[in-house]
Amino acid sequence: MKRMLSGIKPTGQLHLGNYIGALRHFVESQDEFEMFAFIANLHCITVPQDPAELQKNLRDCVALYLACGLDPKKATIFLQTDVPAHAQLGYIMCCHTYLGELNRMTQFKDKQAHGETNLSGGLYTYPSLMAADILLYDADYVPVGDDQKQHVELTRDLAIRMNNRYGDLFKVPEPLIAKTGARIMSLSDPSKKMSKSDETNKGCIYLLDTEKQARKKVMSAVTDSLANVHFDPENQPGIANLMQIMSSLQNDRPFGEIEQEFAGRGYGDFKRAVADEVCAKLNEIQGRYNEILASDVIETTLKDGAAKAGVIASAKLAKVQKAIGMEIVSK
Ligand code: ATP
Ligand code: LTN
Repeated sequence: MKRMLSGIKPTGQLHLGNYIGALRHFVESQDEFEMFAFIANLHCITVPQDPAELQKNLRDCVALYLACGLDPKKATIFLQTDVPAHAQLGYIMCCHTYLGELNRMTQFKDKQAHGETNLSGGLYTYPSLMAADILLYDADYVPVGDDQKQHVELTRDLAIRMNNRYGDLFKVPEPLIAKTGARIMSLSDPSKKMSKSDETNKGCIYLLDTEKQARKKVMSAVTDSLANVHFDPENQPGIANLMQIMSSLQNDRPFGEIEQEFAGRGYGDFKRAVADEVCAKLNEIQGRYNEILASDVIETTLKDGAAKAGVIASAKLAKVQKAIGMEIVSK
């Protein structure tokens, strides 16, 4: 069975972009692949966090993994810091990453370009830690949204570099980026991706938004004056984005079918249909989320997940340390 691994960094509440771009693919893949899904809490602290809020977001993230349909009997679900090999291999990977490579990473560059000050060293080097996350498990595939492709490509380069230098250590992973929904855009500004760091809070639908909040955001989504439901991301980015959302929530329904259904109808009708679809999905997720929070399933899931992941990760770490020549007594 091929192995698949991915993580989410809950620096805030999870949103519809996370669900469509990443989480739903974890769920779809858990029968076909050996799935590892973790909560990247080391990555969270690369930007300042309020401790109480971070803890809540981490718990919510596990609960939402489960509520979206990840099954702990099929997938290994764990918290990154419960498997210390991530930080350990992360440091080793960092020592094998060139500054030039880190300088090219767009996420860091964008933050710098926006004039953000006091950026941390952890944020700069986090692609090396992400490489460790993936390589520890010899993952074949890494399902991510579009914004993470560059990091998985760096991971491949690092794996090849280390394999050439020390012998066959790592499997070279492949990013899996879906054709539809890999970049859901902000509803209030369809030139930006839907993001937790949306300051206005109008363009981002959180998975825990109330029905009223979510509906309002969809109904006030920025569109255009062409009055034609047509998939044209360049000239009608707002409508194309709503079509991506609808298509993804309807099992990747073809855009042509959506165009046909709404031909000659106004944007109001179309938006109402998108809002219905979004609210139905949120209701389904939130129903399960509340049940999960009332049980002890989060604790048992993380305990079992860390035990399973830990065995694989520490064996890989030991192999790497030995190959590099860092060990005196073999583990
Ligand atoms: P954000 O920008 O919202 O803070 P992020 O991409 O920095 O999110 P994560 O929450 O860890 O951080 O992302 C988890 C997964 O969700 C990743 O695979 C990421 O590519 C995907 N993702 C994030 N935003 C979107 C989006 N707007 N559309 C599609 N996929 C997304
Ligand atoms: N960097 C990712 C989260 C992440 C991840 C990973 C994704 C951390 N480690 C390993 C896939 C595989 C993000 O910011 N979205």
